[in-house]
Amino acid sequence: MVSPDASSNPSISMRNCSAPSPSTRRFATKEPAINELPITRPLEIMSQGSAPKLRKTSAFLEAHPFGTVPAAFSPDGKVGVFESNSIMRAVARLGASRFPLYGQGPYEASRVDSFLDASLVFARDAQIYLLALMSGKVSAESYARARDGFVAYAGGIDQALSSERRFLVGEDVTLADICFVAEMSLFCNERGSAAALEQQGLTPILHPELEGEFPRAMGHLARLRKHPAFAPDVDPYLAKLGVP
Ligand SMILES: N[C@@H](CCC(=O)N[C@@H](CS)C(=O)NCC(=O)O)C(=O)O
Repeated sequence: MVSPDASSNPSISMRNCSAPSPSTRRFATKEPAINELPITRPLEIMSQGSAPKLRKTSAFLEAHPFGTVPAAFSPDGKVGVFESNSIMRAVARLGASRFPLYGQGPYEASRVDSFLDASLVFARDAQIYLLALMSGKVSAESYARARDGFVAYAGGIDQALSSERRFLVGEDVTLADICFVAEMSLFCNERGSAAALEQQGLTPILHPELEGEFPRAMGHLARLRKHPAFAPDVDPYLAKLGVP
């Protein structure tokens, strides 16, 4: 799918731990950009007593050496693309003739990469924190790392938007905006754990004063959730989480 003739055969198949970024899909799936193509048994269900257990096959690990999901494949199943940001890049490259999601030219594309890399730094700590919240107990260290990561990320986004920019890179939506919305929306799952946090003497990282602390970053999320490219998926997702 990242081969030179990708545009003549723009497809990629996906396996996920959760739904792929809904916004990426909206930009790139009208043509056969992402199919649910069957890959030859990437995962097998093993029965261990009463609890079924997933086993990653050697074919899966050959394509995906880190064994993580989401996992994307070229149509023939031979090329594995891992890391959700890289999967987004593949989608953008495959659909480049339809919409320049990767920006205009090498400098904008590199600036998009800069935002994706910065997002991943935050995403790593955010994932550990959110999974800990789901398990009902978060360590002081995970909380502090997620809080500091959020402040650094939101601060950078706020700064990037300081000249009243409408989008993070260039004059229209790019992967940088999609990644920002996806990361922030995912982090809003913290809302469901406010009581548990308080029980541990911790205040939620997402608190009402953030709009004053990072007005442009929070405003960007509020605006993009209503943008026609995001609204059908992101707005109901955030509404379900109780984000006003
Ligand atoms: N930074 C990676 C994170 C991938 C990741 O940690 N995925 C988890 C599930 S959401 C995983 O594959 N864990 C190992 C497993 O499920 O076996 C990405 O964005 O793709």
